[in-house]
Amino acid sequence: MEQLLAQIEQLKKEIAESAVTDAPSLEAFRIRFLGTKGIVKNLMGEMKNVANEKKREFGQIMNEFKQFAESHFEQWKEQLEAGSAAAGPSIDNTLPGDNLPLGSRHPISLMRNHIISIFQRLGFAVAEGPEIEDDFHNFTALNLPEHHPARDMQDTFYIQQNPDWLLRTHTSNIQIREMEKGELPLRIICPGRVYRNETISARSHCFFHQVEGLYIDENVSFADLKQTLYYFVQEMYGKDVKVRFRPSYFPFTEPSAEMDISCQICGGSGCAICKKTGWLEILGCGMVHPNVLQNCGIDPNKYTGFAFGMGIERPALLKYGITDIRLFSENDVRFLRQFTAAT
Ligand code: 2U9
Repeated sequence: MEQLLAQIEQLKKEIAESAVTDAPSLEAFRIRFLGTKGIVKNLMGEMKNVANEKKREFGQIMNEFKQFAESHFEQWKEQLEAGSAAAGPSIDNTLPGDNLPLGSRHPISLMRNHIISIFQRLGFAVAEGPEIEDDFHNFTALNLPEHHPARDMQDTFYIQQNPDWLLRTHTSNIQIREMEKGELPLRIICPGRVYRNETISARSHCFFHQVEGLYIDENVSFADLKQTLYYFVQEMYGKDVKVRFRPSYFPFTEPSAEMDISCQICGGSGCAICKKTGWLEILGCGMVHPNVLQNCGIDPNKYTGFAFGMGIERPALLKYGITDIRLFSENDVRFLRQFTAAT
């Protein structure tokens, strides 16, 4: 009996000093002390070896010990349940995740990024500028003085008159602003939205998007222009593409040209898209006019440069087989959803 009491005291001490902080330890405690083959049951079994006059006392001590073990078990169980409730419901990591609605790039952005990436490989840096511009940076600096007839072709929207603030008609204002900084050589590609005061139809809109380019350094020649643009169209349309340059006129370049590529629809044999000519006009270009260099404080006797400009809408229409330019700006998700590329 004395030995049994000492053992029970020792076990009570062990229980009082233990800390059960997780479900597996709690279950281990239950099995060890309160299970069908546990310590409490075993000690109860010792009753038969206890002297008759001591049985009553031993029974009381065993009941106390059993309650002691059970109350600790209940207390730890409650603590664990409260802890897991505070941590929120348990998570099933094997369930499939929620579908997040992902957007896609706008076709104009896809086309713009593609064009930019090709010129970046040739060392052109991207430059940007304001859409609301003054008369000098949009017209005068580009050799388009007031009353010049070429201004009629680029009628725009005026925010304010005298002094004039207007929506830019091309991204050339960016090049003017970059040239004014006076850091040469300059090799930039200038994407952006531009505006024209035109009637809206399936083929034209009062705003569209351009990418223009400019390269100024000593000894830049028309041969550099041709080779750069030839590289561009080969990267864009494939190595088999043919090009031709037709003489043209722009006030800001001299000489000026327009570049055609062999029709990508019929391969050059003539179809409705190329109006049976076999050629598609894709960009305008030329050597920067000496007046433009001078207007930006660059010495035209020391530096020369070439420039080019292209619209983004037209090649995007062609690439994706779209027939109405207005779809680009309606923001109808049924249209936009069809362009899934991520770049
Ligand atoms: C500076 C000097 C020269 C940019 C150029 C064109 C020719 C051209 C049109 C293509 C289709 C505009 O979008 S479009 O309607 N652009 O034909 N653009 S040369 O010349 C510059 C630009 C900046 C300082």
